[in-house]
Amino acid sequence: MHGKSIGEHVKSVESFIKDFGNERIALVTSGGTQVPLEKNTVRFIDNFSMGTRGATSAEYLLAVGYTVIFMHRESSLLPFSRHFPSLFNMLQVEDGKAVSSDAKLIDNIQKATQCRNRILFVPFVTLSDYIHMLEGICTVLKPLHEGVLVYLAAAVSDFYIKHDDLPTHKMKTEEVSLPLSVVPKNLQRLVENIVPRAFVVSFKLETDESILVEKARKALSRYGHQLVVANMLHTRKEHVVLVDNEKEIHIRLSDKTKEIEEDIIGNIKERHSDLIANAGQAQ
Ligand code: PAZ
Repeated sequence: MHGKSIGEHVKSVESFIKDFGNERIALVTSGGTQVPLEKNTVRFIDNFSMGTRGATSAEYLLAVGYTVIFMHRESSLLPFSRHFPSLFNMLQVEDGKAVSSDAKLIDNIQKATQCRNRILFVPFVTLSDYIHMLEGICTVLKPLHEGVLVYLAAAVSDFYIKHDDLPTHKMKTEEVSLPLSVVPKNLQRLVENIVPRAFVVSFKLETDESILVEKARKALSRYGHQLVVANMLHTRKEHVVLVDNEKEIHIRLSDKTKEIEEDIIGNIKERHSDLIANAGQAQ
């Protein structure tokens, strides 16, 4: 991993939450994972995710009062700056300073500045970084019990090549071999042992609508968490299904000037409030 090690990132989460009281905290995962094809990596397997869902959701979580740990794929989209893919073209030079009078840009810079102390950015690149970092951060969050929302929007690879099966050097075209193994599912361990009192939301992406809800239900019974947000690749910005143990709720975007994440977060915040209230009554 470039820059900080996973241990250092986890330590930064520890100091970020050090003086935490009763605030709600959301751990958001976002973006795709890279799966190396060589030990000295030249090539890798990746996926389509740019982190729009994660970055957008983080903005709405901040807006409804959460503190956010934003665990994101390096160079994927970030809250607030995501609205400006070509920032360079929006600036002019006046008196030796780069300036802009774009109202949307100003608004987003102000929002980002106001939230600065309530969001921590934690970058990852590879599948292995992702797995270890998620476990490390959840371990640090464990003592916050029901105050924690785990929101797993990242598109995590289902396949990888075991370290022992990786060629050391750049794979030669005449020796191409991809001995893929299935990534062991760690969500059950996370839910049962690491953050058993948190509200955990996983995401399920499919391209065949006929299996979407069934797959979400399977995930719920396999991992024992609270909610799956199920979505289809091509309609994910307009339609999601929130699947819990009892029912399914469809969220459809009717107003194209809005973003579906606003409704997703509104709904999840209520469910999280119920979990916190029920835990309070049980004590
Ligand atoms: O990053 P993005 O906004 O382009 O896509 C979001 C998403 C489809 C990756 C997310 O909504 C999701 O479904 N994540 C889980 C994918 C899965 O592992 O099934």
